[in-house]
Amino acid sequence: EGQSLRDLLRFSVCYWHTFRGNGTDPFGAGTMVRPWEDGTDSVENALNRVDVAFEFISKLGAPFYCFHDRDVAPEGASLKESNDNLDKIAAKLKEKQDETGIKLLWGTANLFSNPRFMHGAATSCNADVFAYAAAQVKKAIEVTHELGGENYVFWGGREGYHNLYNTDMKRELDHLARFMHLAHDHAKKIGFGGQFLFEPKPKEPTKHQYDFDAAACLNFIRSYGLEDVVKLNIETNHATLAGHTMMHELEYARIQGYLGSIDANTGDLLLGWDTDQFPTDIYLTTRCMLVILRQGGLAPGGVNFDAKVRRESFEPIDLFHAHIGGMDAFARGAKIAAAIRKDGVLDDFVKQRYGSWDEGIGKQIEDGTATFDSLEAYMLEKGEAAPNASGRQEMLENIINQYI
Ligand code: GLO
Ligand code: NI
Ligand code: NI
Ligand code: NI
Repeated sequence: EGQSLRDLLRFSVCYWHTFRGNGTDPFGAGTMVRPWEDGTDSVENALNRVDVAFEFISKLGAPFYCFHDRDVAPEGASLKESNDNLDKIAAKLKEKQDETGIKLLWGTANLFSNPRFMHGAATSCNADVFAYAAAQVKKAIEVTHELGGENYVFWGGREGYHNLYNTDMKRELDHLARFMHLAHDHAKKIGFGGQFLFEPKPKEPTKHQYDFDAAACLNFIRSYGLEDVVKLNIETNHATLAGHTMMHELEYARIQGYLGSIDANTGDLLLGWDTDQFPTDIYLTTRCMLVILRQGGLAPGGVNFDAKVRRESFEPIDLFHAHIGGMDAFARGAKIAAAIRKDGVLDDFVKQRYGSWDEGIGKQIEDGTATFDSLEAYMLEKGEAAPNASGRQEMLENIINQYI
């Protein structure tokens, strides 16, 4: 549709899974061989890791990357020390960006790993924790700005609750909104023009996440006057955990003007948590691309692989294969979706199905010329509303099969 695959897809490699992941799970320690780690969480090791990361992303040919503050730089003994560590790594990231042309799709802050965030960050019951989170996000936005980041992501982490008997829900939501307005004010103050994105996710890690799905996030955004401040970063596995499909979440966000970016991965029907698998299913990627093409792409957002190789993978080469598989799946999906759109197959289905709105009473309703009186008069005369034929329906898979 007049865009190159590269401009349309804007692939991004995530720092946390790709360069920090070691295969740990709740039942066991890391299993992966990572030759770039020296076993310490030192600044020196973090600096070496930057070289490895940029070599990997360059070889892959991905135009973007993204990170959390604590993936790229070790947390220090105090906020000041953490900030200093981050500055040292950011200087190196900047150097490497300039050298390779790789750009920052988005930055973010890790507000969930450290035990201080056990009750949340902006929604913590402890005001000091709110202050700490604010200071951390301030720094993360500043670093993202220095690195020319095109977006800044807020995944809720532990912004939610487990038990309503000891939780003041109204107050926590108010605090979260206060936090977002403060973040926005600071971004304006320093001239950061990147797009803010909420990343909805249900159930994990808290039982009741305030950012459960796109609809919950949109309600929050509109309740608290954040309409011009934040859009959405939709993740496949989060959509399915919420009981939706990725296509539903994307379309829901898109029709209201809030589709900002995506975290591309896939879940597992048999596993009830965020497994972050690389997307390889071209039926899935085609469905995603059908929606993404409807809005002409995602820029300034992109397609970030928030995905990891399985803990049974041992070799760094698996990281290449996994990303290449994901990129190919999206490229194929984009081509198939573009071909379906060009032929107008789905448009024809919709047109047939909604034919009754093109003239007569349907047109009057849509025009706004109908009233309850006129609708009643029409129906009294007609007597019955027989359901019209639902028009052509076909499994999307069958249609996709014709384009593979
Ligand atoms: C967790 C999320 C997480 C976010 C990341 C960036 O399930 O997907 O990985 O994408 O923290 O905000
Ligand atoms: Ni994510
Ligand atoms: Ni996730
Ligand atoms: Ni994930």
